[in-house]
Amino acid sequence: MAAPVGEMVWVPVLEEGVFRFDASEEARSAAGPSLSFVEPRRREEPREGGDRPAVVPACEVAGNVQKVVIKLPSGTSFYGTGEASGPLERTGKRVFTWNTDAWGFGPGTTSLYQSHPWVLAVLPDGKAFGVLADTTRRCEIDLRQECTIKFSAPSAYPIITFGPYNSPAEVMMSLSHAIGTVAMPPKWSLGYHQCRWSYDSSEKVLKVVRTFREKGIPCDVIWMDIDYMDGFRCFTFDSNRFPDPKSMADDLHSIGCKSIWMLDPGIKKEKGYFVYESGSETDVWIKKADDSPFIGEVWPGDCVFPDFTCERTRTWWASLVKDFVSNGVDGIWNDMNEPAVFKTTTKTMPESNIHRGDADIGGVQNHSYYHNVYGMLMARSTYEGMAMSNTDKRPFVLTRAGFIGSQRYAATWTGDNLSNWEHMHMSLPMVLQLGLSGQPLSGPDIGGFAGNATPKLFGRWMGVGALFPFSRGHSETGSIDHEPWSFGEECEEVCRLALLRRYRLLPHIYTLFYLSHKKGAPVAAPLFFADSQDPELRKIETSFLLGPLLICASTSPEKGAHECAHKLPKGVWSRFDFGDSHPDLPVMYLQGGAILPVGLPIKHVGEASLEDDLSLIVSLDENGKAEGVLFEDAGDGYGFTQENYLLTYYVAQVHSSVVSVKVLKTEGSWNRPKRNLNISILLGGGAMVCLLTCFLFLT
Ligand code: NBV
Repeated sequence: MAAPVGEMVWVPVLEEGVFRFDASEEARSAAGPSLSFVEPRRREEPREGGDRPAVVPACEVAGNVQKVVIKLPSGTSFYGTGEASGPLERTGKRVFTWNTDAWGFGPGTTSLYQSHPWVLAVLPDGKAFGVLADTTRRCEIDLRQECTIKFSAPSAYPIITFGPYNSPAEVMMSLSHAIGTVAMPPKWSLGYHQCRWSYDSSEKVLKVVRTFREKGIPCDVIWMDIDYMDGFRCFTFDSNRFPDPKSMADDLHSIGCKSIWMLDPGIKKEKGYFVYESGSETDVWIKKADDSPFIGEVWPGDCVFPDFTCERTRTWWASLVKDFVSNGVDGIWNDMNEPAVFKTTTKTMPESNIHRGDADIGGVQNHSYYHNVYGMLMARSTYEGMAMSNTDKRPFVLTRAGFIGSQRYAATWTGDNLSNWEHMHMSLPMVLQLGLSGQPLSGPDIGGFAGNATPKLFGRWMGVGALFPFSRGHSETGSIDHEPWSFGEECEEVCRLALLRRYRLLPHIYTLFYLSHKKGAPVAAPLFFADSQDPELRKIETSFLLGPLLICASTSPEKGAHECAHKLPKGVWSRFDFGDSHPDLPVMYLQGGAILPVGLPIKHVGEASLEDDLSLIVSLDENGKAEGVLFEDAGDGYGFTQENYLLTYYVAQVHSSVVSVKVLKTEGSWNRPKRNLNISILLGGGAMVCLLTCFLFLT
């Protein structure tokens, strides 16, 4: 029997402008605990406040299914819906949140590896509004009808609305007060990462990294895919091909390179294998309805799967991770954690499997309840193990599966894409969409995972990929080599230029991550963030903003970025480059009113020193003013939470044809390093003046 469509009951929660809606008072008590909220109790506690919701969703309960409808004014544009392929603007699209191993996905695939039951709506007047359907279950997000958001999922679940606020950035910041912000990444993880399925011996790994160094192409990290393991057994190393991982890691560290190693959830069911034995003793496996451990096939053959919904299991896994890290491991890659299971039509385990979840996250439930959070809980446990192994280092975890809130534990990538122009194009809206869903640290497999890139495609993808928040090249086993030098000299030079550009921009990118970690704004944002009132910006997906830095790419094989007409938001936008302009690199503009901090073209993060020359690129606004910010700290560890950092706000101003640049204010206890400071003033039309004599008042 369907209950009549009615307005949902509401309470104010969290902060001004945020409301929780439920189908009824009974539905409110029946809803499971939040797994998205960083502090789940804050979803349960009504706050004081006289504000009332501007939009009240309507709801209908039909059998076990709760359907929610939110109508917004004509001219509203939709974003979010998490990791989604297809266009940036989501009107006309439908997504089903159901974490899926989606090898070779296309623009119409409706379920990818992660679940974000979340929609960001930009209203006709440029204000913005966010809606979270706070359910872990499979949820249909239907945006096929213009200006209408529909959610549909089994059992009672709350809807949380954010705003309307004045801008989309404010909605994202408010969302972060609910779901948390990105964990502060170690600075090295913002360098370039080179991956391959698989660099399958220590010699090969070292050879690849040495080639980067010999060729002067920047790189900070090399990745070990599944073949480093002994017969795909997690927490083991193949004794022939990786006989001494610690000494390989030492060799890598000596040339400034970190290593990241894969850990999958499928644990080989094999007597005598220490992980299987200790897991069985600790009783950590997901069970079938008949109470026996579920067995599914993955890489090692028959496998059991840790039940990460129990703290007992997470602690067991974390201590394995802690021991594993002592082999010189710098970061961990969680793959296949949807979880993916071979030889099944559903690509995953039966929904009837049983998780013995802790009471505070929902208690004992079948797999359909926890499926979408399995990957996030695995990443959490991996993160906790890394944190235990060294309290002076920031853990780095990359997870394929995730849920809204998983940025607290892990970065992500957009999964098994294809080496073609359509996927290269799609990688831009996918990264932006993840940012608009609370996950700022993401990137695609640059060059494409499956199939063979061409020199043109590879170079072009590297050109833009070097400017994504997470920048990693990766490719499937059996494909041709996909290193920056694998496609001939011309492409190699494009890759070198692209990556040197990223490394020059690292002071700025690192500052953006600090601000994102503190405040919750995306690192890479769509162009409409510069002016959410301009409807013409709302569908643009080949340009994006890194703060005030505008990146305009071309995803068309025939045209370089410099040949495309790029729509600019209103105001002053000054074009510039580092003397590195190339048809395969994006065109860059700096917003009038901004100061961009730029470092040296180093080859890995460890090469930089605080005393290195720093450049400030200044783009004055119509009133001859500009401001910028730079965050500096040790690049790793938690000193920055104890004031051990320097946050500098610079301002520039023209007075009778003289530009003065000064420090407006600073935060943190660090002293200003003694270093050369170069100031460049952008004059428009691509011209730049490097000022040797300018007035500096740097306190
Ligand atoms: O571990 C092998 C691959 C990995 O390279 C890729 O990045 C993951 O998305 N993995 C999937 C399993 C095999 C997929 C065909």
